[in-house]
Amino acid sequence: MWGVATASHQIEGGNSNNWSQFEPSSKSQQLSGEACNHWERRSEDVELITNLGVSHYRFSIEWSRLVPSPGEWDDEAARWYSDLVDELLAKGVQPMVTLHHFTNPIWWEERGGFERQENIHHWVDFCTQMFGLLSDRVEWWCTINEPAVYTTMGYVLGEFPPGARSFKRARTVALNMMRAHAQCYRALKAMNNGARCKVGLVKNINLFDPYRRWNPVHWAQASLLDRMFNRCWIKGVKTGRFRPPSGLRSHFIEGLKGSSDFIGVNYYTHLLATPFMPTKVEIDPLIRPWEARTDFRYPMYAVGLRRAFEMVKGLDLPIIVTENGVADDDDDMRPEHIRRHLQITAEAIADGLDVRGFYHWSLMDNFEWAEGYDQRFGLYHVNFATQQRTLKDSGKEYQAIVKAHRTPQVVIMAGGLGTRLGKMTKDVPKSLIEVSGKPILTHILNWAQKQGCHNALVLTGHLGEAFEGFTHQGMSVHFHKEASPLGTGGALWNARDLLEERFILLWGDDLHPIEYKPLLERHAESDAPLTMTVTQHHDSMNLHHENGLLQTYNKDEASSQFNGYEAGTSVVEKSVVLKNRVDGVWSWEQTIYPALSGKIAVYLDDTPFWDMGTPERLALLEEFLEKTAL
Ligand code: IFM
Repeated sequence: MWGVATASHQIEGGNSNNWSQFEPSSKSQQLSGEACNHWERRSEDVELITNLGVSHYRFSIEWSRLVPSPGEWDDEAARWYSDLVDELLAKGVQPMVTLHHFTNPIWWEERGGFERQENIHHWVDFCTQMFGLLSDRVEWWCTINEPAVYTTMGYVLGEFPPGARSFKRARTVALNMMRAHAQCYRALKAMNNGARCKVGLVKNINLFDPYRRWNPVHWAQASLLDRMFNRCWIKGVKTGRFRPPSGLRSHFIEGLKGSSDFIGVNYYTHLLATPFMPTKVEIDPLIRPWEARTDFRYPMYAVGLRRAFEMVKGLDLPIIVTENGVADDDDDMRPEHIRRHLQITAEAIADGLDVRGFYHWSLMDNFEWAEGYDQRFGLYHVNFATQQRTLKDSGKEYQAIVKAHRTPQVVIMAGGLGTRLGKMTKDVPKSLIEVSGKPILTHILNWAQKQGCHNALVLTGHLGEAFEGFTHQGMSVHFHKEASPLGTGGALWNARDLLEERFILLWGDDLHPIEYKPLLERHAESDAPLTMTVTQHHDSMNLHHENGLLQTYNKDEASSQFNGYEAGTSVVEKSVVLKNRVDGVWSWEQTIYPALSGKIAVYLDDTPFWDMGTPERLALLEEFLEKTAL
């Protein structure tokens, strides 16, 4: 997942909650007020997200809007979030929802918020209502964002509402947040779509290191803070027993053990520990002499992200970087910050850590809690007087990296008719024939989506009308039609303006459930203009490959030299299409494969592919789909 993240109160504007109440007495005394006026500018902001090319967007739902007073439910607000989800999906962006991101309705805060265990069910009710409304379209759900930050800032450092400074109260809040997370997780998983959706906790990992490496007191302090801020929470999810920070004993929490399908990691920095650390955020933290301070005064420390991954690794869960970013007003540190943290993430993945995604914090400059508008974290600059958004250089950098690395577009050749399918169809494109209750095209798109693709271009030949009304949940699907049949090559040339620089070419009548990642890796390392998947297990052969390269291809005449069969999923550089500048009818396989023989990389994979050109083969595919949950 390549993503960007925001939170409701920081961008929406016009909220009335515990934070808006607290703001006049906060450190900066700045009011969130209109914030980014996102509530009024939703569609414009969805465009900003789309423009970055990201595949995922993490946002939070403002509980105080949905339940402004006890027992009330604001349908209009619910619809607003539902429409946001639809707008994102229509653009091929997958939503990730956070159910609690620091803010509470005033009525709930007045009843004691997380200080009272009997309040938890109100929040869980809200969560289940939202899940009921959105889980048919939203797969990724975060229960609570950064419970340790909420607890520490609100109840120890006094910088977040309610501005308390009490370890005792902090302990109670921490315990109840863990209970709330566990209850929420169990409630959502028991609902319709619960098994399919992924629900997880988002943990801010703040690393603590000894200020003087030779000083045992500093080591002890760092270790204590690490346990209080990080490890007790992670251990809680792992074991089901939670010892709240500064607590003397651990508590068993019903449903806590294993209560996450993924672990969200928010990572920003490390702090250097001495017994005399600043307890107020406005005092500069200690840093190493070679480190660069961010605007927030804590240092940029990218390798810490790897340490954060190692810390949560023991949970044996997929890891998602649900936030990483930097406060940097003049945007001169952010490009480097992005590069370093992505480098660390890439290395971790290469070393086998199960990191599934990276969400940059934040999409745009916004209301940074106690700091007000003074800390700018956005990829887009926001002029808060005019609400104008401008992509920063760092935003351009992220955009370029995402573009170069996200799973490419799939291009599906869907123009062929089912002429050999007998009475079933003569004028229906094969890709629209139903197998196991859905058009084969839907199965193909579902698989591509599972492999991380979010954009599909479907080349409908001259049969475009037949596809009218076809939609897909979660993929942005674009149909392209020809005036008259152009053949496979002609169709690609005809759609050249819609092709991404690199795309995955699929055949609309083949279901080929292979893993795209190793195929894309093979393509990247081969440096070939085209990488073709080849199976060596097929009843006939149509090509000869040697040393990883395609040497000969002939789909009409077999040869005893042949040792493979084109299985149907290729990675193609757009330049291949552009070089063969021929208008009219031509065949992709018969033109490009011979022209590039000796240069096409071969990726060997024997996963069966299911073509359904004849009634017999269609029946086999039906049987396969009945048996296999793709
Ligand atoms: O802005 C915050 C966000 O709300 C939670 N994580 C840290 C960010 C930057 O401080």
